[in-house]
Amino acid sequence: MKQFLIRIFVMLMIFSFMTSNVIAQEDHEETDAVCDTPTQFIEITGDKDNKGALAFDKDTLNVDKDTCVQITFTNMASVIEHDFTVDEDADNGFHGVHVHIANNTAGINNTSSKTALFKTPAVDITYEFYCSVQGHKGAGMVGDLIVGDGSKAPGFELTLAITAILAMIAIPQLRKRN
Ligand SMILES: [Cu+2]
Repeated sequence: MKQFLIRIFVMLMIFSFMTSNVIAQEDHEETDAVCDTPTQFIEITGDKDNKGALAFDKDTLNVDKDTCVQITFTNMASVIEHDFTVDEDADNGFHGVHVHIANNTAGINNTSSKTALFKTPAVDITYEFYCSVQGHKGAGMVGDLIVGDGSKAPGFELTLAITAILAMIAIPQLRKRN
């Protein structure tokens, strides 16, 4: 009997823990107010067709450097919460972006959008944007936020230049042989 009661207690504990995690977050956006006059506007949608797809409608977003950008994030899903998240990059003075649309306000066959402003860093860089709802990033809700030329590998242009020089030397040599 005692063991039975312990089992019931443990099951209740697990159940209350699970339900506490299931409660949806309210719509919110967390971006430090680092700019207030947007000059660039981008839009992205989560679960575009409201079919439960864990996907954004875009794989890449392009923004200029050192610019105030307004992002409009739309969650078409009637029952699934989504967000648009870019992590902070303190090294380049970028504060990150987080726009969350809870499922409970989307409504069936309705849409729900939210905008946020953010200042892009002053460097060419590529950040990952993703949905931070558990499991969504792993399922494919991820993409590239390309700032400026987005240069990921600083050595790329140098490699290209060296290859071009080598080709200019090598091609005439090969021609002589023929
Ligand atoms: Cu999501």
